[in-house]
Amino acid sequence: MKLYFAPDTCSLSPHIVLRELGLPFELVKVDNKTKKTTDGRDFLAINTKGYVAALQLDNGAVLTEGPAIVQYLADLKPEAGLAPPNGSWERVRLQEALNFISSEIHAGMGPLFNAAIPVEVKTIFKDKLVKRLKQIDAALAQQDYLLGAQFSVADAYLFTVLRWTGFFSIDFAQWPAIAGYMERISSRGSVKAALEAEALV
Ligand SMILES: N[C@@H](CCC(=O)N[C@@H](CS)C(=O)NCC(=O)O)C(=O)O
Repeated sequence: MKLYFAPDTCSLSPHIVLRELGLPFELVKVDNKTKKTTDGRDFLAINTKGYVAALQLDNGAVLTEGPAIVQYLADLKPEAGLAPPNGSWERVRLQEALNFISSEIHAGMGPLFNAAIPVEVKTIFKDKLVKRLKQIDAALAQQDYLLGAQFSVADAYLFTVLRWTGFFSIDFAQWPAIAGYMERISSRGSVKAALEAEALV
């Protein structure tokens, strides 16, 4: 398998999951500006959407969309327990969490990165994000991980997007449960290895 990634973007989530699972994979870096891979290929020919993450299977098929990729990976090694079994109530809870992260946090932060959006408009998006962070903090005050007592693919994704809040001067000191969660996830071997491989440490 090949994981097409760009450092410190949402592709860090499947990257962590690949390392958690101990699956063999190759990392291929993408320049999101030029849409070229570091080995000189046209990334748009691999993923017409032009964004990371993209997972290329050994049969050539390309899977995109982070929440789908991490679930596909977790199901390759169900015994690792990174996703509850398909068809179970707990799996639906995982999908609920992945969708929340994707639409409320990941997409919610998009406008904050956009230089063309005026500061007053950004404030509206930032306020909404802060509301969501408070909700996450309240949930994590009750349990160590997003789904309960065990790390899941939702935590790889949440950790990945929460890292970006630093770009917008959002300090987790005001949300101790999130601060503790970030430390807990950062201390995992898979996470350390993924950050190092992406040259983020
Ligand atoms: N819906 C996609 C969004 C992926 C996405 O936003 N990727 C960003 C990095 S976090 C990217 O590569 N942006 C470059 C671009 O859109 O040109 C997913 O959840 O996987």
